[in-house]
Amino acid sequence: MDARLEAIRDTVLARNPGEAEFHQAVTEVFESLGPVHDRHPEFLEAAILERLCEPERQIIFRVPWTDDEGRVRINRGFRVEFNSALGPYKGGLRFHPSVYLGIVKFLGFEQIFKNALTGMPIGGGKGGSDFDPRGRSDAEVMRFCQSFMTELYRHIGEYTDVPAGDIGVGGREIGYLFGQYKRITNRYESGVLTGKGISWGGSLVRPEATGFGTVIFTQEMLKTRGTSFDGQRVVVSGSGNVAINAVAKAQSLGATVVACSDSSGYIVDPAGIDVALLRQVKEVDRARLKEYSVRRGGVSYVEGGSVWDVDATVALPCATQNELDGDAAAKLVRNGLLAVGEGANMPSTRDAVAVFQDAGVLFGPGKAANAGGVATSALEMQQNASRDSWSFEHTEARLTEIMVGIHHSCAATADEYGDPGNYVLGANIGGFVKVADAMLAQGLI
Ligand code: NDP
Ligand code: 2IT
Repeated sequence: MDARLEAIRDTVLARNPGEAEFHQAVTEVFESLGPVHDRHPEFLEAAILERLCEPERQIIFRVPWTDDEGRVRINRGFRVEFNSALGPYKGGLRFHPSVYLGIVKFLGFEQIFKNALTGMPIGGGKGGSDFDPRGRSDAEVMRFCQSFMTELYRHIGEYTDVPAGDIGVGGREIGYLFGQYKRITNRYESGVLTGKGISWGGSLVRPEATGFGTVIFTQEMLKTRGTSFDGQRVVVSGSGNVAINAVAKAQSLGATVVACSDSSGYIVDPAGIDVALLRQVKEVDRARLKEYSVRRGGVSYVEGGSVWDVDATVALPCATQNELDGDAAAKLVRNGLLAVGEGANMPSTRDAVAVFQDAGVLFGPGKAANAGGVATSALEMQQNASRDSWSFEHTEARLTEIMVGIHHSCAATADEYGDPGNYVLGANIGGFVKVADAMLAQGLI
């Protein structure tokens, strides 16, 4: 790392103790930014990096609720409003027991650059709670969401901060959150949340957008090697919103997706995953992935273990951070891997990224490859602002255009900085320069 940047990075780490994932995300971005500061000393003079690493506002709050037995439960809620240089804070809410400030800050930090890459007018933020929705009834989830919004509502708004979904937050949760916002404020402010239901302000394609976008980005990478998804053997991790839609899109382009996972284990379906059955099991029945193997013949279920043991030509990690380490990466490379598209945020450890890049594997980092979700959220905001709703075809065409554009700009930036094919460099520099220019223009705030 450039020595000037390393000193700033060390200060950031010391100022934010115990936040390992935030440290990791900051370090990875800083490793790319040396050459930009050679060209733009004004960014150093204006302390752009120091300001970028200090969120504009951080909100931490108590979320009390009662479970179905009438017992009082207390969780912690977060919203980190990281950077508003390009637009209102924008980013998802994550409900998972592992959530703490370091997770929310890593996600919020990544979101700044991701959102800049989309070319849409959105700043970066993230939030969530250590609430565990697993095994909770709809009524419990509703009471939790209502309590969460009873504090959050005063910090968000169409022009201020626009949350959406992430792990553990999907259409059901966004519905309860929106209802409570509307009730408290007496405003039908559609643009305050994205990922809404289609009949009440949501956008077609938003549910599919992250997984579809990841595959579209990966397809663009494959094209640079004269190939495509057609005939590829694909492994996807996770079996949630992003994973399911990545499976669907990859198979629609002619790939065979032979495996996917949840936090308990993975399935191997050599004939290619039956997407309709997977949706039924995960989205309708809210069952564990193991159930898929019970209902479909010819499928093996492996309890525990790593889905990355399954050989693939394309890997799409779509579960969570640091789910793919250096050893798993080395195994995938030995097994003939051609490309990785990160549907999740920071799923590959820094060791894994190094293994992929050293082996010449096409590697699309999350902040570029999974930007289709938030980009389509911005399209939802556009539709809300104009009180309009677009067709599936039109919205999907816009998503495709945005993903192809992100691929192009990452590739062009990597070329410009003398490291062709390095999408990590391209994404980090491309996103950073847009935000840094806007921060310079807006003065010391
Ligand atoms: P979901 O809650 O729909 O699904 C999450 C999936 O990942 C589940 O299969 C879950 O398994 C698995 N998972 C979660 N935590 C772990 C863990 N600690 N270890 C192993 N598996 C785990 O979330 P999404 O699909 O929305 O999100 C997946 C990833 O994509 C996240 O990294 C998210 O930040 C990222 N992302 C999401 C976007 C969106 O629009 N939703 C946009 C851009 C990125 P289990 O059920 O067993 O917990
Ligand atoms: O990580 C992400 O980009 C998301 N969870 C989606 C955020 C959004 O505002 O749609």
